[in-house]
Amino acid sequence: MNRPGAAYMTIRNTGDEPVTLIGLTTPLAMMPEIHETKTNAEGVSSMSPAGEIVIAPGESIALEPGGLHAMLMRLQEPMTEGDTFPLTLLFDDGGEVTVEVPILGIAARGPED
Ligand SMILES: [Cu+2]
Repeated sequence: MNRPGAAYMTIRNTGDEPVTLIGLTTPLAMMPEIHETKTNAEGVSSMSPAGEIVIAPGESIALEPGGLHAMLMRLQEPMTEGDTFPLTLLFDDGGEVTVEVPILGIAARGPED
């Protein structure tokens, strides 16, 4: 099971303060990371770790194909399209939010990295 999975969701900050997303954890994968896919002027896509993501109060960020996504590396079990799995979002203030994420596809859409 060396193929990474990708997960997509929208994360909304419903609080009054900015929040900073610093990482992910899930029982499904040993190395979940937030990645960002970028397409250069030649139309070649690549992706890299997105680092910390600040979400302003009332704003949301979309993890979606072609942009930010949760890259699930070193899967512990197969991902089955249509299933869901728990994904915990880690914030810099120590806060955690666990969401159930639907599995939409098993392969990254960009080049493997
Ligand atoms: Cu990725």
